[in-house]
Amino acid sequence: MSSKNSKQPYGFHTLAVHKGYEPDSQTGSLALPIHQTSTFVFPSAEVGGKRFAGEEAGYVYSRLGNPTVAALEEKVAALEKGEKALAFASGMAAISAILLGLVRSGDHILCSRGLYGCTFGFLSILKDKFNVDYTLCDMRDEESVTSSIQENTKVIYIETPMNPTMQIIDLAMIGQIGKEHQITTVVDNTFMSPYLQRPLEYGCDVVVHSATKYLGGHGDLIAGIAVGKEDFLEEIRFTTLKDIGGILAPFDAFLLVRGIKTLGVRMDRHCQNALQVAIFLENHPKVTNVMYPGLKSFPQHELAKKQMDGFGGLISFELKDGLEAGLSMMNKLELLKRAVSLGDVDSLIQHPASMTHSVVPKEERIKMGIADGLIRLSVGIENVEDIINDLQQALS
Ligand code: 4LM
Repeated sequence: MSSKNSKQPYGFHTLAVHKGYEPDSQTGSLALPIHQTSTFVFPSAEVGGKRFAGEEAGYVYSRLGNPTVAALEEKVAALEKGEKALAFASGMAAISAILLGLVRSGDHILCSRGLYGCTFGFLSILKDKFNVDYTLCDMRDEESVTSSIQENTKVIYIETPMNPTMQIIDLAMIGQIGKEHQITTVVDNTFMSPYLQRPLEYGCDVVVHSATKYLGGHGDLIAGIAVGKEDFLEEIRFTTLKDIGGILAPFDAFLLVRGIKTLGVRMDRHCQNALQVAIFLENHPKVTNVMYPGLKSFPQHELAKKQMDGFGGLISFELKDGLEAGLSMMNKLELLKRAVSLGDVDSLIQHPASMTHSVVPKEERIKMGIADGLIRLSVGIENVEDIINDLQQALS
């Protein structure tokens, strides 16, 4: 995408549609071609050697880079305002490759007390098998973060908003603490997408995504992305991405590029629908503890307004009659789908304690604020009256 005709930088939606690919001069194909190839032919043996040695640009083998995947990476880097992005086979492939690239045996990771279940699971693997320790910390105030930093802390890893409690962490504070203590800060931005929040703008170092969610948006792929400084991500590309091998397939990169073209439009609708659904739930006599950053009753509503450009599509809540009532309500739903994952155009509802966060021991799960009866709703882009009517009938 060229900006030669414009002195102004392009806006988010324009970048989402165009960045990363110019119709190629040979065929003029408007849509991004899917380079479904494992390897690339070298014009000469010498060139092949130079490409392997990193002395000449050019593709070598799709585990090291692929043009369809590169187009996706360029688009996401632009949207997150980062120098570089790297695509992975899943969100967990991205998270594990980044963390493995940053720590070694004896190091410590400081984490938000509230993480996706499998991220918690990966931290447990690092601790049990590789002597990399972690601490979960309530990061709502600065003192508790700084007092939890150890001499061997190499990474501060956070989700904001957290899955599934929607608790928020001040990104500017985390960016600043990271700089002051020379600790790499990593932010999982899955719940927001770059349309609603860009952690690099707040001084954080690396953004990770489960691109399976809002970036893809249609529930038809699994993918991950990391964004940050070029040097760091090139190092990851040639170490924990290349040698562990969790790369994204070209077809999935194509689907992601297609999904991202409508990211902003979809997010606007997710935000509008979710606010109305949250208000409906908050006013329902059988519902309690509605967690949605857009509600005035949400304890961190002001912080949400400060660092997020919208409140997203995720809502967590409980029923006054507890777990059994919650599960029974889920079973009565007709339109909303009982499924894990989030950020799809379809509304999805799940029960974190028995599903996405079942790997977290109960004691820790309760400390994270994930009660046994908590239900998480990912509000889709359907007509909001239909979503509310379905919830209404299931609650009655
Ligand atoms: C879910 N989440 O919550 P892959 N980071 C966050 C996530 O929510 C997830 C991942 C990473 C759910 C999946 C079943 C904040 C996933 C992991 O699934 O590996 O793309 O992302 O429902």
